[in-house]
Amino acid sequence: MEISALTRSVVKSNHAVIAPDGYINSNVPGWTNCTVNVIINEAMGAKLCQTLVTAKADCTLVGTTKESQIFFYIISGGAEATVDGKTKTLAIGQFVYVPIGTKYAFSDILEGTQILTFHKVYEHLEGYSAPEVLFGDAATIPGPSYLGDDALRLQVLLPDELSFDMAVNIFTYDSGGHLPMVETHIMEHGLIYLQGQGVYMLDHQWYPIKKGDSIWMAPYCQQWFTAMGKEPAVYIYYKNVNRFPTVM
Ligand code: UGY
Ligand code: MN
Repeated sequence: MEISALTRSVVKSNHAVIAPDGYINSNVPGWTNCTVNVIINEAMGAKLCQTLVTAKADCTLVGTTKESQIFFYIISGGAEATVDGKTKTLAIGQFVYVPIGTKYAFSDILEGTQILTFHKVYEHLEGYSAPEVLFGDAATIPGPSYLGDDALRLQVLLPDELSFDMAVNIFTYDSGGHLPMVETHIMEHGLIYLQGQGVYMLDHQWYPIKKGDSIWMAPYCQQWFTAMGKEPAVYIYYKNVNRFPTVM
């Protein structure tokens, strides 16, 4: 018998593991006929927001970004996206980056479609304009080996340019592959597993993780992962980048 008092989810001051079993839906103005799970946001202590939208029949997502840019990624299903007057049909693995102050509308969303969003308040950089709308497809983005280890592949979905203050990457680990060291860094992460399973170490605590789980890592939350099981483990993650590290 399953015991409903058990979960793998944890929420700590410098990290969280959110498994789908604890989801409670939110209503987001402009996002209709869907369930929205706000997985990470500032109420946790984070400086990003990560949501998962699951479409019902006749779902539409309509809005205008303000100070926050939004990255939309199709995890499953498909939709039509119109951003700043440009329309594209998005299938699994395709995405659109919506800059600040920009109108967006998703329509013709197949029932059951899952859309991941990452939101970040944009930090202007003197001498650079804010990025423009960007449509992309993970399937066309190369995945070179990470730090010389062929068991790890890293795809960088957004341009490596100073105008961007956020990165979104897809990290693929063959079974048995692992991060080459315990990372200790200022950048924050939000992520969701697209495939597979493994064990994550966060702040010296060990968590079994699988497809559908999300993780928040605050700055300096120590992190390490190894993949296990019969297929590669894959997660898509957010990282803040390219800005001056201190107000001092
Ligand atoms: O980009 C990163 O910091 C990445 N290697 N971190 C991670 O996957 N936890
Ligand atoms: Mn990291």
